[in-house]
Amino acid sequence: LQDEYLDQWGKALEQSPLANQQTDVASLQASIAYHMNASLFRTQHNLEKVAVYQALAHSMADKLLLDWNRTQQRYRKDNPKRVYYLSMEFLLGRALDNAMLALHMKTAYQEAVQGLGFRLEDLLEQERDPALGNGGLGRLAACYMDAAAALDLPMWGYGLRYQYGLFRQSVQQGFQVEAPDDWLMRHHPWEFPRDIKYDVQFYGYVATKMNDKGESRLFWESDHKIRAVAYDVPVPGKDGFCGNIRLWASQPPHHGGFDLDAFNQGNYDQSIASLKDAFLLTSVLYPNDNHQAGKELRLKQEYFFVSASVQDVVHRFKRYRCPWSEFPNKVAFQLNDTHPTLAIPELQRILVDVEGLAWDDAWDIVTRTFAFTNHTVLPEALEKWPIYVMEKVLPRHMQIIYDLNLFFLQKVEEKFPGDRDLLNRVSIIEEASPQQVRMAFLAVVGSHSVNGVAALHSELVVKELFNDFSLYYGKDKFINITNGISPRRWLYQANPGLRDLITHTLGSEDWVADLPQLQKLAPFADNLEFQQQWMAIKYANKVRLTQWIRDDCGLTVDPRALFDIQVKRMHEYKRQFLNILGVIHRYRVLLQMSPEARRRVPPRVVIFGGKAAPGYAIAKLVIKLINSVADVVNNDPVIDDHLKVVYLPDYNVSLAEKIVPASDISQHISTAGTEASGTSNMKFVINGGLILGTVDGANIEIRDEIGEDNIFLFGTLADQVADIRHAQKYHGVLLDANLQSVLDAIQAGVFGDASIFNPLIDTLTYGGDFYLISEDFDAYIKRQNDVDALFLQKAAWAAKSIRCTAGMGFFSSDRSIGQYASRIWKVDKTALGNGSTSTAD
Ligand code: B1N
Repeated sequence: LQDEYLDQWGKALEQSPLANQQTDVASLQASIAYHMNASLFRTQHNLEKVAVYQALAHSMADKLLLDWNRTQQRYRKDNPKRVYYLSMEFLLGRALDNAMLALHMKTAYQEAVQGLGFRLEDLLEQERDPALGNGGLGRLAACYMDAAAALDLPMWGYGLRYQYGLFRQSVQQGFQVEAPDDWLMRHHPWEFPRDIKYDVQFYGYVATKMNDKGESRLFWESDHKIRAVAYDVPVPGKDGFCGNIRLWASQPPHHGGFDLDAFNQGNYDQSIASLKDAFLLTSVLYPNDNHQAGKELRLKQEYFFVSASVQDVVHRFKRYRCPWSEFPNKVAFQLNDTHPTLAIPELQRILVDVEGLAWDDAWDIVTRTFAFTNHTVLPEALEKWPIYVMEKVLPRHMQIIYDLNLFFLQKVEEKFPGDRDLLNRVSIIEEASPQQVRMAFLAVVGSHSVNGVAALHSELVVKELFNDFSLYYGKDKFINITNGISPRRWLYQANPGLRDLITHTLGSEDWVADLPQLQKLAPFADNLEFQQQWMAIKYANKVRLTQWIRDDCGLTVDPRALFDIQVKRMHEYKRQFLNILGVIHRYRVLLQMSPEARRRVPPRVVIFGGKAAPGYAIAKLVIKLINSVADVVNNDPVIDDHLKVVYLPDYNVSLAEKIVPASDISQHISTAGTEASGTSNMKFVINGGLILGTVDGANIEIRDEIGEDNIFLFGTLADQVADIRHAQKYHGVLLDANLQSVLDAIQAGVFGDASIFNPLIDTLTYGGDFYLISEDFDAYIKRQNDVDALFLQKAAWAAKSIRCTAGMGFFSSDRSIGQYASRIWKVDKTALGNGSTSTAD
């Protein structure tokens, strides 16, 4: 378009209602009413809460769109180095409350909807959680996008727009029951569908062809194509910044995916047969956390996602007509675990086969562009793809992987001549049957930086997982960047009471963007009046949770009791089993006590929540055991209110926002060396919750920051685990005596049909107790007794709670993202310009 028309577009937009949004209450009401009619086609005679929520969300999204346009337009104009966070999962949680707070509009909207006859809190509850992730890894991606937006860092997320997110969980007869998460069935105003599309191909064959320059090149051809279409999700930042997550949905390709021959012959059934393949691809998120399912459809999802993203990034790069050698100065890709690792051979393929670069030049660009974050050392979670599958689905990528493996092994051989074992150990191809591609090794070889997510984990990554690689590359390639959480969602938004007390005490809200300022709370830790204010807020949060427990589970619990919480994905390594066995032990001890002695133990409410992967039988059995124990304990008149057990169904981000601020103590009790970091531990502590944990993951750094006295740690250390397992293997497991009586009680049928729990109990006995539950049982029980004792000393408890929050400054996702930016991506914050408001990209 000529400049004069561009200007005219700019002027027209300035005059449009979008650019002229007022934020007084009457104008907000007007925009809500407008959307009720114009976007939802409803009138005031047909108002349900959900519709009012949607109109309100539209009104808010208009404001975000303005910021989005301004921010993205500026990036487009300034062309800074950009970061692309590639992640199969973004566990975003609800958008409305977050957006209103980020844009400082919550109070105004509250008044606006009140004047229209609704309570804002009720409307917020109407929003469905987008659950495009499993657990910590997906939520971390969301916290990092939030931090990048707040810091005005030019980072985009790329991911998949699953039609169905993580399944919804209910509990029937104590068992987990899964239902599809049809989150898009309702109108969803928080995404902007774009007219941006790329075709992604699968299968086919590789042939030699001449390119435009008359050079002979390998070329991958297939008529099996699926189209990726973009949906942009705005990420509210601060001061008018707004970030972006681009999610790809799959669709049939150009001619609608019809088999045209069949179509022309009137054979309609056959003509549409291939359509469903296309829609199927992004239909559902695989519900596994820390476990590889190994399904071909998952491999196709991974490739679909990275191919569309890399094509989009290459397209954007080419717009500026820079030489290819500039690519690493303009683009940084961060791989969120190995799931997007195919982006490495995909970029190599595009540079060599399509753009005609020499192999070595292309590989130099690739390895200066990619960085890889490892999130787990659990062997069952490490992705490996059988070569026969990879060859079939992605024949050209398989060739590229063979080639770069060959060149890599040649270099290793040069450096360490004659070490055949070493070559076998570091080969990207595992010589097993069937042969497998080790995706983590491919990610290491194709990246310039590899990081773990907490200090201990990063140490294990270097010493165990990638030991040979660190000897070959040198230690500098392997670094640690400890995870962080968004203080905006996990304190400012989730805990308004505590937020206001902190702001009042520190004199301003500056602490949100500069979290180490929380340290200024420490001098108030022993101040009795402050303690009372502090604990009154905790109590109010517990009352709020109590109401949820009543509504969700029909159970009445006393908010004065000690709330002991373990919410996270159900997994053997996280040891919810240890927790419930401890509960049974407590129950038995309470039963044996005199009524007077019982009264001296603080009453407890033990709360569980978390989903088990649908195929994970043992994890599902733990859910059943928890519910069976709850049935007995909660209805035992002798126990009365001394102990209650709650299993909250369908744990998700919005439920976490209610649970986290209400904990007295939460449990993070993984077998040492198994939980890479954990992030909910950070969320609980920053909200003044104490934690009971093992010396694992980020618990260790939390201890270092808040002080040994303010955390209950126990159990085996990571470097002892191997020896104990070894001994157990040769001498059998000698069960702890208290644990043995707990198991006896289960087997005697105290909690119903004992036979169903046999497979669970077998994991401790015949199974060799791989997660060291028996080994840690006694230390765990003792630490729980310490918790009881401290809870009786109200002032001492309150002081620790305050010191917890005060010490958590380090764990802001802003700090993490700042470290990624300076140590890995080499990007700076860009200064806020005043770009025009036309649509970017
Ligand atoms: O990533 C989190 C960490 O805080 C947790 O400790 C860690 O367990 C979690 C395959 C995973 N690691 N690996 C996964 C998720 C889905 C999947 O399909 C693996 N999740 C983690 C953030 O660093």
